[in-house]
Amino acid sequence: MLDRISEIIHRYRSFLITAHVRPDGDALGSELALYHVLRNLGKEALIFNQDKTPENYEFLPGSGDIVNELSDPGKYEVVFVLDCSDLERIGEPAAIIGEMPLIVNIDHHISNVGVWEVAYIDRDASSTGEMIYRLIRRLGVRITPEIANNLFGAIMTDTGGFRYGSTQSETLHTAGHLVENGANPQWLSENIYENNPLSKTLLLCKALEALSLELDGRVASMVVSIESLVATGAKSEYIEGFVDLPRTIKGVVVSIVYLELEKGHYKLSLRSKGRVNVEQVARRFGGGGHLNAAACKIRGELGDVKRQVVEAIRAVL
Ligand SMILES: [Mn+2]
Repeated sequence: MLDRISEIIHRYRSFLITAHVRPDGDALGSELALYHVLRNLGKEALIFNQDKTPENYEFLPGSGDIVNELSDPGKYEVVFVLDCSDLERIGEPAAIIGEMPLIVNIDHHISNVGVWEVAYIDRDASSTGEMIYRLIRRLGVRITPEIANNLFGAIMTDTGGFRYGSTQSETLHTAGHLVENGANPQWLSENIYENNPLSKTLLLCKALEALSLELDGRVASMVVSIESLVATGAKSEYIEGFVDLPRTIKGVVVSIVYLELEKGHYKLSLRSKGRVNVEQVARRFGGGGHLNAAACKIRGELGDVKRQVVEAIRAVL
């Protein structure tokens, strides 16, 4: 599949690159690395995301070129859909992008069932960034510091700083090679993790007030209400990383953040330790993700939603 995608890159001239709604470090770093590769090959390329780049990723090289309005999709011969298990993950523009002549998917989600024209899917890969790295190696193009930093950022964030089970020997070799080519781990982690607005920490305090434990302390959850978002002035994107906190408690194997989207509608982020499969839990509610990291949305009254989720977790423990 890497040969086929390399061939597509060489044959065509203009490329659109996109990824999922609420883009994270892996989506953005992968898009930007591919963008730089295509531009360095003399191709025309544009990154389009439905949602704005979160502030803590705005420093990534090339980030200022990302657009959130798609004016002329007909201009592009090929579209790369990155870090998405299905087309709907792009958001509303999925309908327009679905009409484009050639769609190439590169992704690592377990829930990806591979209904694509051209798809490079590796459910065991740590990140889409690691897969883009393999593509770049196959293309044989130079890894510039811009590319190296974007890919390192993608891999670092999707592996929780090289800690999750998806971190393989290959992941670390890749990271090492990226550093040799100009990636700066300290610069990346300070900008991504240690550059938060104060309101994020204030929001975290409020979310932790609602910390609760279930199933004999094996499940820990916290709630981010609209009220606490308003009270602290924080944006809902600031909850990235919150879910890692309850998981640090001894004995906890599943941690959850319930983000209130509107009254009676919650977005859940789930994380687990070891072989506990939270993707299966998220899938029961129409979501998806990975073995140790998944997400879904549920409608209902909070107490009710929590009871349903705890039951679904009990079934996978
Ligand atoms: Mn990813």
